[in-house]
Amino acid sequence: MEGMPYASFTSFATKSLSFASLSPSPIVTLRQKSQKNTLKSVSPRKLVICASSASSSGSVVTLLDYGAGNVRSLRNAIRYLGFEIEDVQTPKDILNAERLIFPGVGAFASAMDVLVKTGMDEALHTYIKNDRPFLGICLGLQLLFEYSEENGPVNGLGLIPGVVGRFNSSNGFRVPHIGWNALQIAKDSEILEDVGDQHVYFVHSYRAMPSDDNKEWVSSTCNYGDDFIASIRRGNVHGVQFHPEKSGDVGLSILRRFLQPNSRGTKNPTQGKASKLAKRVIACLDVRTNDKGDLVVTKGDQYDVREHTKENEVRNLGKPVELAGQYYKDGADEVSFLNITGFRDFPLGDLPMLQVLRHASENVFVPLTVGGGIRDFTDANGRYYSSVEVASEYFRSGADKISIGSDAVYAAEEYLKSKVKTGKSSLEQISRVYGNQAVVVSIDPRRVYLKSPNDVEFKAIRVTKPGPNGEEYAWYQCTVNGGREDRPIGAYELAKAVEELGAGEILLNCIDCDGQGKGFDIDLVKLISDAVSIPVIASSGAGAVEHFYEVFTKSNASAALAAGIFHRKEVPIQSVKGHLLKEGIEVRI
Ligand code: 1PR
Repeated sequence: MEGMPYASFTSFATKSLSFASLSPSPIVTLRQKSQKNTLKSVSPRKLVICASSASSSGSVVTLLDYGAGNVRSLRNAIRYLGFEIEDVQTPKDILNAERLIFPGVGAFASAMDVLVKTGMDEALHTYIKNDRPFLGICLGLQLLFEYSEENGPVNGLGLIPGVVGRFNSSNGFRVPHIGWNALQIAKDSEILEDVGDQHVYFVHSYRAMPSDDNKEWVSSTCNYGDDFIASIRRGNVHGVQFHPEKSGDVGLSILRRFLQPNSRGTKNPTQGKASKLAKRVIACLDVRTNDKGDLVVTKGDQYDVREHTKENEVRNLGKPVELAGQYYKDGADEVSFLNITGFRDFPLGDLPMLQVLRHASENVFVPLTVGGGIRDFTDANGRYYSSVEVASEYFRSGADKISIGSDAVYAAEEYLKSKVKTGKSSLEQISRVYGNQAVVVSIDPRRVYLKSPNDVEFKAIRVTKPGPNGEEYAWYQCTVNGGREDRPIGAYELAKAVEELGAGEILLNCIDCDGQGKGFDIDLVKLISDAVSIPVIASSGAGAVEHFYEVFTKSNASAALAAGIFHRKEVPIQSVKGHLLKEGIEVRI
């Protein structure tokens, strides 16, 4: 699974091609590929086409959205740059395109299957061989290679020599590779001219490697354990493994340069200092409806979000879309929305939250995560919605990642009890359909002090600061429903279980530290970030720039998230980054 999330081929409603009656495709093996003439004969009736309008001006770009994913962010970025989008509906549209963008999303095999079945593979071949302007993004780059090891081997388009393989996590590098990393430019490529030493955003588990056979294609590499291909360029044909549409200003200038050759960038290329994967600083918006019915950003003290006044109102710290836009401008590497009452409301009934996402994604060009209430659900009319449908709606509305809280706790408990992966939990299903890089598990643990680590069946650790009665140990008990209910599972056990069940990242909160401003719970963050090989986001307790430095130097956290200090404007994001840079920690600036 690669890049931005993709939806199953059974239901979606983009304005592009919709393969509404194609079921998720089987793997295209090397043998099957050779039978592509038979595979190609998909009945036109199976192709549900939603036409789009396009202007006849020169500012039109053709988008090959084969319907397998959320490309809302890319559409938003293209429109933001003042271009109109014409969607590919038939292979002929590829051949006639003046400028083609192929934002591959999802799994390699499924994508190839769709291309072969619709005859788009041959059109792409011809278009690229004729050196027509082309930009492949993420999987859209990988598909140009000979084959991929993802659920394979699976044949690709075979235009570039090389194989797409999985990152090796055994050398200590966390997989998926998520975050802002540096490019090493190998040869001139106009679209990368404004990148300089700035970071760009990657999210993937598979990559192609540079070799003598493909060196004439490689325009930049990136290092993550090994050097892998970050971009290719030959003539008018470009491909990038990272996501320009999620790479802030620098990403927008890459897109602009492709869309309008000879255009100028917005940033001075010498401004950055990127050399490796940066530590991420994330702004989090806890969102809920207040007593007047408005959706507001709120913030708790140890998860209590009500004012301690006679009115006992929900604390209101601002409007979600405005704040998200502000944090993007301030340099947040990601923005998270947590619908904190999602556990009791039905998220698909919560249209304001979906609207928030839709509006935020129009102007925020860094990754957006959304969580709250992701689970199977039966509404008041008895209609059943699967968790995948709930997640799909979030993705369609502009989320790049979804975050599961309570439901992941139940799934982990079940898995630890039965030792069987049923494949039925929301976590397993969503990560199977969208890729694990699109699924975050949010953990809400509470510290429970112990006299001895043997006092509990879960992992207990010696704590840095003893408990109120001099206890030297603690375990971290997981909770559900926003901390309202304790569960018989520890954060350590949960983290390991959800990694096995398909989580791509962990958002690690701590109820004791939430809103206290005294720093992250380093004992907890260290425990969990050492236990798993997926990225861990440290959350809860940030009160000063030094706390970010502390968590990055004393634990293996990949990112640190804060809410209160940003909402109350006590510590700007740029001050956090400035401090980290001064102390020698690489961040995106
Ligand atoms: O269980 O799948 O419906 O998801 C609910 C989600 O909502 C979970 O991710 C859960 O963490 C979150 N949530 C539920 N109740 C609350 C609450 O505050 N009452 N917020 C809540 C969690 C923690 C962080 C907070 C950090 C940083 N809030 O999101 O932003 O602690 O805060 P700080 O920097 O101010 O210390 P489900």
